[in-house]
Amino acid sequence: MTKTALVTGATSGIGKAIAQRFAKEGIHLILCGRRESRLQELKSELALLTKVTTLNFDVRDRTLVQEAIMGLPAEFKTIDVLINNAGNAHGLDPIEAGSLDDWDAMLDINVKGLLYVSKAILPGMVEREQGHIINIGSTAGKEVYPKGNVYCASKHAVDAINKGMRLDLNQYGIRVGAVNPGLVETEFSKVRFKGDEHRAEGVYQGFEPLKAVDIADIVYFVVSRPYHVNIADLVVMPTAQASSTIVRKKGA
Ligand code: NDP
Ligand code: 8X3
Repeated sequence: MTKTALVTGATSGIGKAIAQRFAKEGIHLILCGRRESRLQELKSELALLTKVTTLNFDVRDRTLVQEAIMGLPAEFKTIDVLINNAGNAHGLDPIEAGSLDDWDAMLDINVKGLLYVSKAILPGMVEREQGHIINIGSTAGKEVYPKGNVYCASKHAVDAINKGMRLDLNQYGIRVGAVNPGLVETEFSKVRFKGDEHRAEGVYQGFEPLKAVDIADIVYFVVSRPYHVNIADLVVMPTAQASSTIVRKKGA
């Protein structure tokens, strides 16, 4: 049976790579993000491989999230797989110097946004007693690193929500799991450092980071297991990384 997947944060990085991987497998796609031109560009690319539609919303806007998902065309209304991926870090500051706007952004997007999207999609999964939710967490949801404070808190919240969803949705036969990457080279650090490309590039220098496609391959593996198999919680790091703070860098 052909599946339909909704991917948040499909305009860049991990979400885009997941969409591209799923398209190769013929999974129908609902691509979500705020940058409309990128959504349309990706739609044109992937429509050659599978059925694609797009939804443009900011995950922080609960009304827009609900309206967008409720307004999906009939052929995309049955969502089998939800990839809760949209999110970013904003800033890297010691707690006493953190920006309130950065804190709001991380908690509103990474935590509340994930909840708003899930809330809109869950009723259909509950009714059908079928569905698969994959939450993109992070190693930052498993440990806390210096200056990571609120970003780590947001990803610890994703870890807790992942566990809570699995407990509560067990009675409906819905699969819930998290994929928690370490350092992946995407636009993540560019966003964290507010467009400072030089600083962002520095994060991934001296070692081989994960690529978005590495995570996409894993996510496809997770969704393509037989239905009785649920990969509940998976952590993946570059070989050079042992923890959030221990990374084997050349010349270091
Ligand atoms: P990118 O910056 O490349 O992608 C982030 C995506 O999230 C974009 O598509 C962006 O789309 C979307 N997004 C951000 N804010 C919003 C918003 N308010 N509303 C809707 N969509 C939004 O980063 P990554 O691909 O690396 O990040 C994806 C996920 O992976 C995040 O949850 C991140 O925390 C997690 N992660 C990343 C790691 C890394 O090292 N890169 C490691 C571990 C986890 P748009 O701007 O168009 O809305
Ligand atoms: C992204 C990984 O270590 O930059 O979640 O926080 S890290």
